[in-house]
Amino acid sequence: MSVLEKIDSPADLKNISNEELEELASEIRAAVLHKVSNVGGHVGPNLGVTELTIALHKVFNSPVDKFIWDVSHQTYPHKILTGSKNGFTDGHFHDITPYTSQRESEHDFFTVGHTSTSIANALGYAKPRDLTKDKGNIIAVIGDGSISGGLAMEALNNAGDFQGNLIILFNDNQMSIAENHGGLYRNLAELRETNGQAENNFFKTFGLDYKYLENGNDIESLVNLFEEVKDIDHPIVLHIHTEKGRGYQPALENKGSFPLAYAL
Ligand SMILES: Cc1ncc(C[n+]2csc(CCOP(=O)(O)OP(=O)(O)O)c2C)c(N)n1
Repeated sequence: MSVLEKIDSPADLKNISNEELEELASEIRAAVLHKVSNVGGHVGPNLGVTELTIALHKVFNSPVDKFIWDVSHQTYPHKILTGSKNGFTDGHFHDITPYTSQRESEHDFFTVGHTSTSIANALGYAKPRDLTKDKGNIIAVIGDGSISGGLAMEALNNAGDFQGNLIILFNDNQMSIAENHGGLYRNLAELRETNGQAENNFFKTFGLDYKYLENGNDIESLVNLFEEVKDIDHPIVLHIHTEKGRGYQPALENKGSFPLAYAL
């Protein structure tokens, strides 16, 4: 029996050993590649967040803890772990949409394809949670290509004033659809080069707490980081360095050509 066969919802991940989680990452990548090579879809972004998604679902308790994905074209691993894995098998590819969808899953909170929305949307869940004294971590997942959008800037500004739990998972794979351009990206490079220690830190200028993880494709490091910040009482940015296209050589060699694959 494969590890994936044992997982119908995130709760099933709780009893899976670390070794099996590595195996699960390979199985998820195989499922993503199987689907996109048959009917097209997003490739590199999904391969890059496979470990990150497994670790999120291992540590947090979705849907009480809420993952708010930016763009949401990087949610195939999330969909596989949250009840839609059948949509990656022959004959069922079109049973599901390629983005998050509240109609498809209780683990999804928005139907979204626009970039730069997730931090604002996450604040829209975090504020009423606190007003109604409800529980749960709110986690925005946003990429480096999307962080420079105006809406993301506005939301970072608001987050800097927010008093409660908010985790901004900044997935830095050093690529937008194509390469990134603009002054912000010099500071992000400086942060990567100094293991997050550079004095000049874009996120801290908003008053946000900050942690850096260099190997964002290592499940154990991700699990440890998420356990450290689970139930945190203030906003924090987790700057996580991942590899777009991880595990599939053509996507690694041609990052710009593999945001999408087209149906054969
Ligand atoms: C408002 C808006 N502008 C542009 C796009 C086109 N677009 C789709 S994804 C993306 C950026 C993707 O980069 P990143 O956020 O780093 O995610 P990755 O694909 O690298 O995981 C862009 C600009 C969009 N979807 N919405």
